[in-house]
Amino acid sequence: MFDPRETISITDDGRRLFEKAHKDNVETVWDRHEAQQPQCGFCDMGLSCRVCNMGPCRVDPFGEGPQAGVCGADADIIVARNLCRMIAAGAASHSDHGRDLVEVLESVASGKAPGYKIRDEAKLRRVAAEYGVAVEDRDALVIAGDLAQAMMEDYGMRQKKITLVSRAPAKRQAVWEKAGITPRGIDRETSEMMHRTHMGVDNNWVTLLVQALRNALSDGWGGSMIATEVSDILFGVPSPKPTMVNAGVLKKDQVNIVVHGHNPVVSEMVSKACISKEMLDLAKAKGATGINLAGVCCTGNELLMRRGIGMAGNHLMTELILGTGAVDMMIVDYQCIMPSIGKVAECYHTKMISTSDKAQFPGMEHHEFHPDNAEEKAFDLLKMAIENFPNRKEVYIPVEPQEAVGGFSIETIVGALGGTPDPLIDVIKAGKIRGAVGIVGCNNPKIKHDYANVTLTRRLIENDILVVDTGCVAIANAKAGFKVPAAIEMAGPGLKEVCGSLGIPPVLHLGSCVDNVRILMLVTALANALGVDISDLPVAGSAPEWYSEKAVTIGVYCVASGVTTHLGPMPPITGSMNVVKLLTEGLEDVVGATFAVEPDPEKAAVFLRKHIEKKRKALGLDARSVS
Ligand code: BF8
Ligand code: SF4
Repeated sequence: MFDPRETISITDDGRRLFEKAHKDNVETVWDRHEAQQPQCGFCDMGLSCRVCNMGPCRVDPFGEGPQAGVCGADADIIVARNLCRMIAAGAASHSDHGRDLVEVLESVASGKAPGYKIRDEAKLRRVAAEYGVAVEDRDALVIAGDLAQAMMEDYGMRQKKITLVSRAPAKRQAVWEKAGITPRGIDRETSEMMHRTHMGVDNNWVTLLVQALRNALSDGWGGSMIATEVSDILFGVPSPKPTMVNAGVLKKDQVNIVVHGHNPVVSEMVSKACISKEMLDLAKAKGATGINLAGVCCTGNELLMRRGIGMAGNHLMTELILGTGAVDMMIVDYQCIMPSIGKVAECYHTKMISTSDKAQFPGMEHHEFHPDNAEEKAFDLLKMAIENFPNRKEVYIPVEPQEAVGGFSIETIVGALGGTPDPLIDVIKAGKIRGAVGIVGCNNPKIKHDYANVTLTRRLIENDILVVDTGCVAIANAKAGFKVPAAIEMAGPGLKEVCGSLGIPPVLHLGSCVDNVRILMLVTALANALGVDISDLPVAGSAPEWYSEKAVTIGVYCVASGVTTHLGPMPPITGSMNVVKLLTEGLEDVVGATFAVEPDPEKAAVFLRKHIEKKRKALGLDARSVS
């Protein structure tokens, strides 16, 4: 029997709002996942191809049916091509998000973006200097204009390598040079990946995958890194601040606005409008006691990191929170926004608004935001949301919110350590902290909501492994109570002592998915302080409940950067044991790291602990045996 309380989520708000959705006859992601069973076995193994119109084709995994597509592509080629196209799509998504921020930076520089400004001039000057832009005695806006131009060059084909690659440890850059995977241009690598996977171009599954590494690096050390750096320049470098999480952040007596998506450009303007006196007065005139801005997914993470706004939920909660009947408006930008949510909202009073010229959805009103009109638009939308407050019907907010602390940028972590990563190195050397794992990524209805994310985190901190997280995992772990200083009680003795003395939780919220680059910068700082490569460090990555193409790209740039990475769900590659072996074994010789796939978080925790102890031993540090 399908028992939702047992199967859909480990969270209280998830289970209760799922029941509410069913009571309201609302179809959810879990229902549609059920309806899709059994999902196509060929696709699941990566063995189907629809790259060209001689197909679609599929290769029989049992060796009885066809072993090649119409063009002659075999299982290895088809599996590799499919994976490469996932990676290209993921890189394109993050990097296009970065491009949008560069365009805002350029508009600010040329005075065409009222409402936006340079919030962190020191960071602007630091990043501009890395790009070779003159910073001495020059006005911030002039520097910003030059930096925007220099970043745009990184997107094209005029560079030998993209600029921020130079941030990586020298040993890592040498690895990339040797393997021929130093990314040259952000758009260039994605474009070349799409070219190579066209019918009749690259039909060597190895060289295809090598280009995929380069493509992913163009995201991690390019597009995503630009997205994070420019967001910090425009909206401020995050610093730790208290917040609240889960559906309980919605307030019965206030106008609730939820922002969803990834890019902070729109939501920052909305957050500004929410604190205006004019809007607060209007809300009061409509019978509300205030205006409450909350987030879901990564747009929410961006605002949580910089403004401390509450987080109503992660990916699998985005439909369910509408069932509270308390969301007066949901404003979306792009990525991970299920096309179903407009339809879900029809059952309630929620106004659904799309804002990006590149992302429209059924059942949403489209109000396009551009740098020149964003401030004005934010006020218009807020007025609409407030006007909608009296239209509420039944309101059901089933839980109390959970406290959390977010906003750990590398600048603040290193600052808290006294300006260098050395104190962190010292406690790792002393074995109080065994190592660190970045747990990142999504929810996926194939896995009980938040179960793998939270279980893995719990097991790692219990064993003195510091966890840093981003994306939907960061929200899962905040809901689970790992992000209050008192959470050190759940940590092992060494981690408890270190975090206790610093007054920080054992799980640090580093931001949204583009902010995985903060993890790259953290491991770079550690590697440089120890004089080793990233692949020598007692660190690892994990995406226990990943679903998106972006998550695949993140995993690939982590591995290519030397961070061995665990995946919960198996990617669609089992149709080619050659591809599986290259990713899980062969990459060790090329980049010093590999993937590991393990859906069970208990087993994954053992694997990651063993990995960390192995790296400690190789560094000459004390190593524990793990069983
Ligand atoms: O970029 S973690 S479900 S919201 S893809 Fe999406 Fe995955 Fe969430 Fe953020 Ni990232
Ligand atoms: Fe079939 Fe080859 Fe075309 Fe793919 S590229 S659809 S395998 S003919």
